[in-house]
Amino acid sequence: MKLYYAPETCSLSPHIVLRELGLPFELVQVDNRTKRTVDGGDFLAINPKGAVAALQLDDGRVLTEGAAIVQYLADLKPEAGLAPAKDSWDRVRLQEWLNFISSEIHAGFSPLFSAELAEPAKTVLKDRLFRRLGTVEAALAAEDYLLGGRFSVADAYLFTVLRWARFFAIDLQRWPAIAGFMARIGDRASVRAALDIETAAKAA
Ligand SMILES: N[C@@H](CCC(=O)N[C@@H](CS)C(=O)NCC(=O)O)C(=O)O
Repeated sequence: MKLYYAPETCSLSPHIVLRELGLPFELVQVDNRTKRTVDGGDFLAINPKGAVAALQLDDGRVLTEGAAIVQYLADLKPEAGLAPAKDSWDRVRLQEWLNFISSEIHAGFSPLFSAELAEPAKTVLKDRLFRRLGTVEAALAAEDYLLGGRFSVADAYLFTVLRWARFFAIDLQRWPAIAGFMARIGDRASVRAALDIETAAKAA
């Protein structure tokens, strides 16, 4: 399998999941501005949407959309317990979180990266995002992980998008349970390994 990724982006989530599962994979770095891979390939030929993450299977099929990719990966090794069993109620809960992270938090941060958007608009968007973080804070005040007592792919995705807070001077200490969650997830071996590799790739 090949994971097309770019450092500091949402592709960190499937990168973490691949390491949690101990599956063999190759990382292919993408320059999101030029849409070329580091070895000069055309990323748009892999994913015409032009966005990471993209997962290419050994038979050539390509899967995009982070929430779909992490579920696909978790189901390759169900015994690792990164996603509840298919068709279970807990699986629907996982999908509920993945969708919330994608549409409310990931998509809540995305416009803040825009240089064209005026500051007052960003303030409105941040207020909305903070309300969503209130929902997450309430969940994590009750349990260590989004699905309760066990790490899942939703935690990898949440950790990934919340790391962007530092780009916008959003201090996560304002939400103590979220701050504790970030420390807990950031301490996992898979996360430290993924971040070390992505940091080195960014600096190169
Ligand atoms: N809906 C996609 C969004 C992916 C996405 O936003 N990717 C960003 C990085 S976090 C990207 O590659 N953006 C480059 C672009 O849109 O040109 C998903 O959830 O996977």
